[in-house]
Amino acid sequence: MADKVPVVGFPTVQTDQGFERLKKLAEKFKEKFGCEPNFYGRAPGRVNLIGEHIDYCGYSVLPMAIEQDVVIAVATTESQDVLLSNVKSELYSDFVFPVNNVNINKDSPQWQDYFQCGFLGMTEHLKLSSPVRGMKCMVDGTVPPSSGLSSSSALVCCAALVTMYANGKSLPKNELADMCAKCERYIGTQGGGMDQAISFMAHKGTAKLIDFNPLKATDVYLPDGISFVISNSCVEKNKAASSEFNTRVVECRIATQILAKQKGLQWASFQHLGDVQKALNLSLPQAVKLVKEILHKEPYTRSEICQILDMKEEDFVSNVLSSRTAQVQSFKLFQRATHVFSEAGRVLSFKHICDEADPQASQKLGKLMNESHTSCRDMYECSCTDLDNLVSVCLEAGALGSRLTGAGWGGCAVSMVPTNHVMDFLVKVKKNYYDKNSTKAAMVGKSLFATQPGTGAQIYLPNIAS
Ligand code: ADP
Ligand code: NG1
Repeated sequence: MADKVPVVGFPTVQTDQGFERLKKLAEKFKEKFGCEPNFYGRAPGRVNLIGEHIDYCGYSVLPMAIEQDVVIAVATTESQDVLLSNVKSELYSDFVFPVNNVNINKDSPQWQDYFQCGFLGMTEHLKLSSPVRGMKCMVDGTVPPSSGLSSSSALVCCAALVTMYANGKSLPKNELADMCAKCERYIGTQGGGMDQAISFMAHKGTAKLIDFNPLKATDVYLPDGISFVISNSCVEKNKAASSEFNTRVVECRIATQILAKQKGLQWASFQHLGDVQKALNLSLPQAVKLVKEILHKEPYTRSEICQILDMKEEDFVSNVLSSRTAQVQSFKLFQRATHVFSEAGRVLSFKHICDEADPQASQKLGKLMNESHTSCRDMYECSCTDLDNLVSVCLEAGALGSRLTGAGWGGCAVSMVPTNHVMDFLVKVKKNYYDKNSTKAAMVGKSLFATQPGTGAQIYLPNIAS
């Protein structure tokens, strides 16, 4: 039977973690809309343990869901509008849109645009013939925004989920994840499918290896005696408001096509480095070697790429470049492709070490995480000074491995720490990173915390007991 998003009762026990939060959200909802919500959707953020910037190249990644999430309280209505309100109204203003006239602002995306991505994706996917239900929605998110923990995907997934439930439908989790990966791209960022996959397919207590095409999530049991600690550099990076993310996606696509062409493949149909590796039947180390043989370290210019691919510059701009990258002039193909193939190999090694229950597992996993960070920093250039400094502080504080997580250019580091050393680790990181700067010191409470693999998306009904 297809695995569906669980519909569960409202937490009723006072000690239940979610109880106070949902109660407050229900009160806010009533204050704003003058009625009770019918149901609540929840979708979590995630921390990626290893496998950065490779999901959109077709490679497996290894995230786990976190406790921080987006919850939306909903009342369905007979009107043809969606009324959006946010618990953090000082940051996110109220917004109304008609169900049949969604307008996503790609040029300067605001919070409602992410909601509309999920809403539009779902209504298109369901091809709803009867009128789409109107909704009153109150949104409450606890994932720190623009920090690499997927606040945007939690919002997109939750919006799609409540739209589905409001219209009386129920889809399998993998279909929801695939659909949300596609519709989040309406915002203009050409991401992979990791965040949406783990948000729907996570299970409490285990990290997951996520494979794409077809989408599959496999449990990964982490060794005993280690904990994962997230620390936020407090440098925000909004992907949709900048060009770096899409530039990396384009660099990988160009590297794909040049490698394919030089190896005599029908290069124009190749979009992902993973597909070239498969078509050439290479191991990942062989693919890294191929990059050394074919690509040069100096950045490629547009004219050189057009010459290699025998393409006019206007075709290059319209067919290869994408929204937000039309102005990019130089492309580091050697560095990006080397990162992707080597990082894909590190994900497989990480999973293998966990499966083997190796007595040296935690040291080996830590080493892989450190290598991943070095590659992200030097080859993919998706770190920043504060984040590199934070990673060094975490290693000095006793982490066995530490690396940036998520898109990077700011945001969070994830560190693997012996469980019996976590308290000492937290004290040291607070002292040596956060306390050095008054702005960061003020944010330490929500920026530095140990985390456990959390559960995936859920629907809560207020009128049944949990
Ligand atoms: P991330 O790496 O966390 O996914 P992005 O920069 O891609 O970050 O997206 C962050 C954006 O998502 C925010 O600028 C905001 O528009 C939206 N967002 C995140 N959390 C919330 C929230 N709780 N309420 C409303 N919008 C949110
Ligand atoms: P975050 O950290 O949520 O910005 C982004 C992409 C992922 C993946 C990572 C890098 C989206 C929605 N998410 O994540 O698919 O490519 O960067 O590993 O674009």
